[in-house]
Amino acid sequence: MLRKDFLWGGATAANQCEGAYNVDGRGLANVDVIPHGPDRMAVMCGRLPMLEPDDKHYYPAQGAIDMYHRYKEDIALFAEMGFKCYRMSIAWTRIFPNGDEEQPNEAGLAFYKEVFKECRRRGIEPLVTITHFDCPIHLIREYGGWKNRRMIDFYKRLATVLFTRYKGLVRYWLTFNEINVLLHAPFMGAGMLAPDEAERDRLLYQAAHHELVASAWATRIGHEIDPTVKIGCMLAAGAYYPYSCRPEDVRLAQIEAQKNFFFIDVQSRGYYPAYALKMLERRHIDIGMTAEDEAILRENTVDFISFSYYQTRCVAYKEGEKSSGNMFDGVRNPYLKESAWGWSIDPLGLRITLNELYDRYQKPLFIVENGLGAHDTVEPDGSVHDSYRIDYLREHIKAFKAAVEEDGVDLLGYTTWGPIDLVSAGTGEMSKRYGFIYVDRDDAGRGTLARSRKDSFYWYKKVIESNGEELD
Ligand code: BGP
Repeated sequence: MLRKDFLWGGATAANQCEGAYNVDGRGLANVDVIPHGPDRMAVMCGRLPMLEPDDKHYYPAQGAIDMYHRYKEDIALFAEMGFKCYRMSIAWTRIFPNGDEEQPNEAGLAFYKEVFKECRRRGIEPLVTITHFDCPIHLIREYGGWKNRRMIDFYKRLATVLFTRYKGLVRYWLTFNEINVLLHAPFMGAGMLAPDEAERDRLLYQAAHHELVASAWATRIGHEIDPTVKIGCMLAAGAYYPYSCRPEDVRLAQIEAQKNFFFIDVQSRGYYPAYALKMLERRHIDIGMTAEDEAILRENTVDFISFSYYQTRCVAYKEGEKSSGNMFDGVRNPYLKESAWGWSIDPLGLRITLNELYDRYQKPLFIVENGLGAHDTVEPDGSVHDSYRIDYLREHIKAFKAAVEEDGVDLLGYTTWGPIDLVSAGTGEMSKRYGFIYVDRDDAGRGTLARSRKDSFYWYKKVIESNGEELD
């Protein structure tokens, strides 16, 4: 059985649902200038510099699904499904429009306070990500994003304000969304324009170090302000499979896994693992670790480990057929089916990933993203029969239940990605839908924004009501 207080719910990110990008004093952020269309990946990765919007592109995050103005209606729908928990993120630029101000923007603080109060009124526990892929443009222009050590101070200021103002309202926090993604999409993950090839590794690991230190500081500040809060890290997870039993394939899978574990090793154990120190040494990378950094990392490890899980990845020593995925590619796994976007579907992989993480860290885990991006068809009567989504989620729930009930993994909760349709991070589309709630909006930003319940809405409500016992 899952624990009685298991946190069922859904997860969103400010930039993918709020919209209202330029109201009530909000500043411009990297996420506001990542366009839909063929240039998206180049901008996300920083290869195509984009520091302000132009009139040749459409920027879906600017309007998104307008949750900024509709959050009451949306939270009411979450409550109707019985959500125990709602994972969401803060838009940094609502709180500090430029990022380096001394004083926060009160209008931005007031907005989130109302959102948290609304959640509490409806018995929903907010789980808040301090930054989900967002960084003020001003910090990118002036300081070059996270490659600059000063970012740690700006982030500390943000964290201090949030922990102080929302004391008593928010008990679960995450420091950085999918912290490992910065290695793959530096503009989105770390507010960085693409470094020269020769400098790339150095700058990326420099930025990673700064985020890791900032995360540890936030953990310390949060615990000082309110010792009862629980602060977690967040990994884009998914086990690596060797394509064959050839030792070279197995070794490659291990190396790829370590590139991800590196972040959580530091956040959970409090020090750089030996393999990472050696890798930095080999590449002559000096990340500028200070004695204070070492102490902060050591003394402020996370309370729990959260992660997104969409798929496993398969790697081969020899180039095989590529498969797509969230941010990093692998080789196609011949044993797995794929989503319409080419992401492999692997419920057992979730059980494997849970075991891997629990064995490694022995800390409570939290699945904070999982789901199927799919095309939905609205029937003439307005209904959406999304049995494919139900099937996907059912199998993943069975898999994590097995990890808990048969393997003894300590799991705090499960928040599916995008309980309400929102803008895709990878593609900028609206048509890649994850929701239980349909939103009338298309890839070009047209539509009424009206919300409606899909079949999966009623299914998930039953799942939550029965604490995961009733899955049919
Ligand atoms: C994760 C991100 C989310 C989310 C999800 C689904 O990497 O944390 O922000 O969007 O992936 O990805 P996509 O939107 O590309 O389908």
